[in-house]
Amino acid sequence: MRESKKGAFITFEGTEGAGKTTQIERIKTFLEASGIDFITTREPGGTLLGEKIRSLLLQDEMAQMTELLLMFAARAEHIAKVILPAINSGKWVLCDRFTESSYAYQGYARGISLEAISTLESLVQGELRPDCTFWFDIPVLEGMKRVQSRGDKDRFEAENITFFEKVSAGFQTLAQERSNQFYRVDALQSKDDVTASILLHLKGLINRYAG
Ligand code: Z5A
Repeated sequence: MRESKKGAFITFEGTEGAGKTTQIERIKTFLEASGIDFITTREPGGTLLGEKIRSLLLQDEMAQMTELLLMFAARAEHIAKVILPAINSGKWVLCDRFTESSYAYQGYARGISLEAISTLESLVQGELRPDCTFWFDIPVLEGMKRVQSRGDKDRFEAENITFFEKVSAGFQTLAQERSNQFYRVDALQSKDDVTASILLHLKGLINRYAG
């Protein structure tokens, strides 16, 4: 049981174009009105060094293991400098992607062993795990359609549909394995319906962590 003075750690996961960023913006308004002290952040990134690593990850060619280790290097910095200080001071942390993306992208899609990722998860995070992961479940093609008008594609966006189907199946498996942590959101719904679905669950979290 966690101490009530600590903030909750909420993450948002899904394939591209699922609507995470859109909904995090909307949730901010609700949390402000509810008197919850919070920060929003993202991975890879969230710190000065992490954002530099993000640029490398999105643009530069690299070996798969390098990609995984850079994700966790950025995460180590993020946890030490941003996430833990916020949680320990009672703030909620809303994070756009976290380690579950490493399992889905580097593990299930690239094929790096899940055991290796699990070892890094323990090493870098200790006991830190998200209190809740909102999983934006959307057919891969629908998400891709939403973002197809964007300009130059980054290294991940340039992957093919088979890759993203593996990512999506990875999230599906993780949602089953971490069923106490994952909350599935039907991301095909309208923006307003997605927001309503998230807020319903968020109200329960507020009662649990801030009540
Ligand atoms: N990555 C990794 O491999 N391993 C890791 O450990 C981590 C990350 C942490 C970072 O990408 C990349 O890093 C990511 C995985 C990898 N690559 N991919 N793909 P990112 O954070 O820059 O990319 P993203 O998370 O995929 O962002 P995104 O494509 O923008 O998706 P989104 O944030 O979920 O969607 P959005 O920006 O809110 O919405 C996209 C569009 O859809 C926009 O025009 C909205 O207005 C529209 N939208 C949103 N919701 C709806 C609904 N409900 N209906 C209709 N239209 C909607």
